[in-house]
Amino acid sequence: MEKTYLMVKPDGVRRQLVGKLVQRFEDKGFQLIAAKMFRMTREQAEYHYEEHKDKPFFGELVEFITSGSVFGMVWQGENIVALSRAMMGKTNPLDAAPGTIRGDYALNTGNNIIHGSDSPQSAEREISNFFRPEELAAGDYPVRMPGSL
Ligand code: DAT
Ligand code: MG
Repeated sequence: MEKTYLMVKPDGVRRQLVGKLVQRFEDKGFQLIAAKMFRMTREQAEYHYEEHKDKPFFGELVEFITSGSVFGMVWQGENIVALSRAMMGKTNPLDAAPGTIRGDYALNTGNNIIHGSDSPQSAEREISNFFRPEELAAGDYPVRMPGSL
């Protein structure tokens, strides 16, 4: 089953949005298989955002993501990488459609509430940065998908 790494960023945690965001992904029919509240180390942050290391905003990005607690989650479900990205909305909240997470809750690109892996390969890499394999639940609780009740 396809997995992804979703994370409520420090701005979302400070705004007490964790519950609402978890609810959206449960409502969609995805399955939560690991979650924790933690403070990211600088090393984890630099690895997580490695693809952006040469961008002018990299320093600011690492500062922001290590500025407070994050809520990291592993989710699984059919086409979850693409579908969760669609639910998050575009990176810049100015482009994010109403109804998406960033469209509904975010005002600017720096503080855009949520992270989600952009491919199954990124997901695997990101999950291993924050979770040990034994921290992932088996995903063995019966999920009733919409349409199969
Ligand atoms: P996404 O988070 O949608 O995958 P990304 O991987 O391109 O977007 O960028 C990672 C984060 O970096 C993004 O959520 C916010 C920040 N960021 C991206 N582009 C930026 C920019 N031009 N200025 C400031 N921050 C930026
Ligand atoms: Mg990205």
